[in-house]
Amino acid sequence: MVFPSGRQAAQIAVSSAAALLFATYAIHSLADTTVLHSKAGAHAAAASQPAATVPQWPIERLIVTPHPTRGGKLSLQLQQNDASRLSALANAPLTVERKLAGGSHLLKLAQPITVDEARALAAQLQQTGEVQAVEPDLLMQAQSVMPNDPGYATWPGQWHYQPPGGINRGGADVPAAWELTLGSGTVSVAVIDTGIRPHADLQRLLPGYDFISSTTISNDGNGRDTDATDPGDYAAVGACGSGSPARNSSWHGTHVAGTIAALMNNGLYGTGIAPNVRILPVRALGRCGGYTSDIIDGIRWAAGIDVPGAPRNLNPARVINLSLGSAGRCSAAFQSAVNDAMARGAILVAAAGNAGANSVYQPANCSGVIAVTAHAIDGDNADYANIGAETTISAPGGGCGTLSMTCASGYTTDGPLVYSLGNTGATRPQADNASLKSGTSMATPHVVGTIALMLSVNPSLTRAEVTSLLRSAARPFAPGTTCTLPENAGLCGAGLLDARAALQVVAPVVQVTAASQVVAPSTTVNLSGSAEAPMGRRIVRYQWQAAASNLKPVTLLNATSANASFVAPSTGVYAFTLTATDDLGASASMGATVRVNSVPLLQPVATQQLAFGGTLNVQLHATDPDGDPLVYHAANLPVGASLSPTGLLNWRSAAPVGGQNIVWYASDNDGSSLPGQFTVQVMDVTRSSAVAPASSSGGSGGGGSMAGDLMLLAGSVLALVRRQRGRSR
Ligand SMILES: [Ca+2]
Ligand SMILES: [Ca+2]
Ligand SMILES: [Ca+2]
Ligand SMILES: [Ca+2]
Repeated sequence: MVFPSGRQAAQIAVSSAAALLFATYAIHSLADTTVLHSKAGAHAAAASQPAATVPQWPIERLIVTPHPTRGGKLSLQLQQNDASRLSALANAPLTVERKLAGGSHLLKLAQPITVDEARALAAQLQQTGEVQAVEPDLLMQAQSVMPNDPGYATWPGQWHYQPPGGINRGGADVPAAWELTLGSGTVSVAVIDTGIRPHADLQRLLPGYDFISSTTISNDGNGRDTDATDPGDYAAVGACGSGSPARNSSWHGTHVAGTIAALMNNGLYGTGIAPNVRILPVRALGRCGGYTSDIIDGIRWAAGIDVPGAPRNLNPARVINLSLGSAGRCSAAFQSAVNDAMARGAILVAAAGNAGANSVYQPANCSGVIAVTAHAIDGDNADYANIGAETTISAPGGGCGTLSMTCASGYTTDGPLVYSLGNTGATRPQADNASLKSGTSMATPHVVGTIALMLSVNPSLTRAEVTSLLRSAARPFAPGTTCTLPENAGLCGAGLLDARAALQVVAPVVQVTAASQVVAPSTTVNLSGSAEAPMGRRIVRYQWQAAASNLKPVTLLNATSANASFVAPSTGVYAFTLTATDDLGASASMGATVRVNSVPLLQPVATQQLAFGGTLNVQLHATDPDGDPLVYHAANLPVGASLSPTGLLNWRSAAPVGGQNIVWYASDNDGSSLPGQFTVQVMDVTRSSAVAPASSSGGSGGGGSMAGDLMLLAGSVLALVRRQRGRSR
């Protein structure tokens, strides 16, 4: 690589003892460390967020699947005359909008109706036996994970997690991965670094260890101990070798750990990539850096290998973050420790280094280690980032692109940095904060967090499989950036980290056909789903499982197939999960809920009589077997009459003289009762003669009079639906 002048200035001074290893952050990452907001401010921002509301969209279409085997009824290729027939059956005008792939048709309603009404209409058409399936064309919402953490979204926020788009070509594409997993609490991720600050946004910590032997470096007053808390790594001028500059404390380990596992949706700071995994803090870097001897003990201990003098690590790490390094080939001591840790199943991920050089630092260049270079927001390799043949992948590290000079175009001094956790203390620790840093140190935990998500979905993945999947899921470097220059071929790794794609090749994708159903008691309920295995693999197992929290146990038939069934109990909401597992042992799940609902029952109402011009008050009564709240409504009311939602029918100044049929319903959450009807007789008191009453019947339905039908013609589509539904039973 050819560097513009001054680019190498990003390298930290490493003039002192070669045995010292330095955290690989660019000098400007320290200078750019910025206090973003206090904890109190973060709380206030979260508390002021309004609650989300979900609008109910009207239903304009039905998806209808003709019955393939019942000859003589609707044709497979649904024609307009079939639509007319369905219209007649539904008592609602339906027109064919278009044919859908898979044999279904989209039928348009003459006017929009509510979801409940559409479900009632669908049920009515289903009952005719003319169609195989019919359902409302519901408006689905993207079930994307949108963390409420204030530092996440406010531009530039955690741009380094976002999907690529616009000027952000470098984001790690994490949110879609969160739809599959936020990480498993059983995955232990070691951060071998400066230790960790207790931080409100970093809670899932495992018992760690402080491996720093030298009291000069440790800055905590002693040698090795069981407290991996970071006391600060500040240094005075000359403290780290002749002429070394003064340094403030970096809180480097806290920043790295925050990228992996800062808490999500707690209204504080940002979020980690794998917020539900656990961090194993291993302290090996302090003032001036850290010795190889301490770091390799930390690597072995993190992997579960006993280290003399330290308690056994009961939570061996599956992934080890090494945001540290120094120039030179991988030493024998490092390779030996790496080999031992890999033999225990650990996956080691290390920073390539910040010298802006064509050589990968150790331990990133050790055999078997995933070596991470860094890119800026525009996807160009960062000016400070090392590249070389050992590089595995590139991840967002912030700062300036080498060729693109992101910082020169649109940013006054620098491209946006990586947002994570920190501390306000310049030397000794003070208060929690968020901070911005750049470096291959910041890129590395993006890869580690992604691997933690992959292992959460499939704990049996090996290091070789993880490496291969990460590489195959990487996005290609954009043309015109550093890594597509011919002279850099093979030096930047497989491409840009893409967590979404990495998780997609790890986990099967499970679909449940009806994620929420409403059924009647004692009916056979079908739970059906399907799953697609990642490329080259196959689904070997399906499992339907009822939630332990269900009101009562149900017996699932064919629970180990994609399509199970059970008989609905009398009432309640029942949750189920379909889990599909592929031949690599990766599994994914999707839930379904079934609500058992009984329709409301109406109490018959006797014929009512009143004088012309008089006032009628009738309280209608209905009960719901499962106790749902009821709303009363009527399909036809005489002019001047009203029916309250609680069932009080009021008619003042009743007119004209004669018999009026009133058709009424009670609705619970999921549908309406069968129609009830009664007659109101308005008497002409001056003539003292009554018109003969029309038929009067209650909750079990029954035929309506001609007068009732005429009134229904003037009613809404809904009224037609309800009317017809009552008749068809
Ligand atoms: Ca100590
Ligand atoms: Ca300590
Ligand atoms: Ca948070
Ligand atoms: Ca009910």
